[in-house]
Amino acid sequence: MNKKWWKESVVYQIYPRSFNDSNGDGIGDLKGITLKLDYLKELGIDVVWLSPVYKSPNDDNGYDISDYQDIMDEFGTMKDWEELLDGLHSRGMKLMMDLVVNHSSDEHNWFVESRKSKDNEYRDYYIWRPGKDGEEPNNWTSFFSGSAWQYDEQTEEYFLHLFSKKQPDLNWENPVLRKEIYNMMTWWLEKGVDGFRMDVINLISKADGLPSAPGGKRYDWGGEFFMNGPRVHEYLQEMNREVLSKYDMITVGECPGASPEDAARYANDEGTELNMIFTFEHMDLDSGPGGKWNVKPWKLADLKQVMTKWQKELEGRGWNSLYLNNHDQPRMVSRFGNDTEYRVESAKMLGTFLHMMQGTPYIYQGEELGMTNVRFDSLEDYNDIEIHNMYREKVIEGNEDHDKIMNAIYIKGRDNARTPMQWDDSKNAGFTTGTPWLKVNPNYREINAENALKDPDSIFSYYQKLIKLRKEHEIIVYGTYDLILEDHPSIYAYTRTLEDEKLVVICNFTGEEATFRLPENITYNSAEVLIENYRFEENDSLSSLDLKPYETRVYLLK
Ligand code: TEU
Ligand code: CA
Repeated sequence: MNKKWWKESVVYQIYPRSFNDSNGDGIGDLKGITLKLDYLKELGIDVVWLSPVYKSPNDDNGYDISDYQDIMDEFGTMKDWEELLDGLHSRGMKLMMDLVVNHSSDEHNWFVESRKSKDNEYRDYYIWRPGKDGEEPNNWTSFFSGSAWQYDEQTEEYFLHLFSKKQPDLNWENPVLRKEIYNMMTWWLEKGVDGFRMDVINLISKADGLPSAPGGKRYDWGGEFFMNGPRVHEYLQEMNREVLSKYDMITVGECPGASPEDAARYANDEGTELNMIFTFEHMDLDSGPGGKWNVKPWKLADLKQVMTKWQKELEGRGWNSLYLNNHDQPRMVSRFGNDTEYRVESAKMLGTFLHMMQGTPYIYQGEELGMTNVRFDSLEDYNDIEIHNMYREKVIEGNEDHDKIMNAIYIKGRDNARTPMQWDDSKNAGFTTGTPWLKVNPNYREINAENALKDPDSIFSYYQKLIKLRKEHEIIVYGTYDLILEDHPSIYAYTRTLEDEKLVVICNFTGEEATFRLPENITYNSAEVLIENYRFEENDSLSSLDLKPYETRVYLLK
C-alpha cells in the first residue's frame, strides 16, 4: 500500500497577494498570513502551498521571479518569512513553496546579463534564436496571447517566452543552469521548507529544433512541442537525485496537457520523480476548440469519464492531486455548483465529491467559505495580465464582441479566484484597512470567515469534518475507487473499497431531486452515514434514496 504522509495530508493554497494585508497597503503579505495561522490550524490542514513570494516585478503577480532567494518587498522580509515558517512548524503544519523554474523574470540578473551579448556567460541560460526571413523563429504563441517570441534589438535575436514577454523561458538543456536551480532548491530546503509545487514543470523540455506547429497557423498551445518534451523525465530524475531524494518532502508538478500515462511516470510510486501532479483535463471540460475563452457548458458524463480515468489509470502506480480550485481557475461553487440558491449545499457536495476520492486534496483559499466568482462592471477593475492580453488580442485587435468576451471573463477569468479573502463583514471584508489591489467581492457581508466560524452548519465546519474523516478512516486515503451509476444523468456516485469496508459516495450534481438506487451487487451488514449536507430520516433505506438538490451523503458499509 506504500503509505506516505503526503498521501494522507490535506494541502491549503494561499495566494499571498489576496490573503491578508497587515500593513494597510492593500496587498496581502507574510505577516498577514502569520496572523491567520490559528484559522488554518482550526480548519485542520496539514500543508500550506504558498504561491510565489520571491522578489518580482509582478508582471504575472509573482510568477515572474527576479531573485529566487529573496522576498518581494510588498510581501515583507526574509525575517517575516522565517516567522511564518516557524509559526507553521510550531502548529504541526508544513510549508510547500512555489517553484517557478520554467522561466524567470526578465529583470533577473541572469537575463540582464544574457541579453547583453551573444557570448555572455549567461547567454545560454535562456532560449535565443535568430529570426527566419524577418519573422519569429517558429509559430508558437504565448499562453498570454501573441507570439511566444520577443525580438531583442541589442543582439538582434528573439528569446522564447511561453508566458508574458517579461517571463523568458529558462534553457534546461544547459547543465550549468540546471545546477543553479538545484542549488537554489537546496538552499530553501536547508532553511526548513517541506516541499515544492512546481510551476508548469512539464514545459521545461522543448521539442528538438523547436519546430513550428503544422498548418502554419498560430497555435494557441502548440502543446505537443513544449509539453512533456523529450528530456523532461531525464531532468526530473536528475532533480530527484540531486535534491528531492535527500529530503522527506512533498512535491507536486503542475503539468498542463499531461495524460495519465505521463502522470504515471511523473508521479511514479518508485519515487524517482515527483509525488503527484496537477492535471488539467477536468479543468477543460467547459472549454471549446481554441482554449479556455471559448466557453461551453460542462457535462456530468464527461466529468465522470475524466475523473474515473485518472483514478483508475494511476491506481497502484501513481498518485493523484485532487482539486477543483486554484489561483488560475474560477471558483468551483460557481463553475460546478450553484452559487445562488444552493451555494452552501453545492459547495459541501463538491467538497465531498473531491475529498472522498483517492489522492491528496488541495483546498484553495476561500473554498472553505464557499467564496464565489465576481463580476466587475469595468475591464479596468481586472488586474490579470492573461485577461488584459486576451481582451486586447480578441476585442481591440480582433474585433470580437466586447460583451461576449466580458462574459467569458466572468466565467473563466483568473481574478474570480483572486478577489481578497473575506474575513468578516467590516470594510473590505477585513482584508485590508487600505485600498485593496483588487476589489473585494461585494457578497463579503454574507460570505466571510467570521460568520462561518460561528455557524456549525457552515461550509467551513463541513470541511473540518471532511478533513477529520480522512484522519479517522484509512479507506478514504487508500481505498480503491470504482464508479457506480455510470449513466445516471444527475448523480455522480462511486465506491471506495479497502479490505472488508466500502464507502458509498453519493453526489447529486443538480438543483433537481434525484433518486439513488444502490446496485444489487453491493451488499453489507451495517451502514453508517459518515457525512451529509442535509438532515434526513434516520431509517432511510440505502437501497433507494430520494436526494434533494445538491444532496450528498457518504455511507460506510461493513
Ligand atoms: O499556470 C500555468 C498554466 O497552465 C496557465 O496557463 C493556466 O492554465 C492558465 O493561467 C489558466 O487560464 C502557471 C501558474 O499557475 C500561473 O499563475 C502562471 O501565470 C503561469 O504558470 C506562468 O507562471
Ligand atoms: Ca500589505
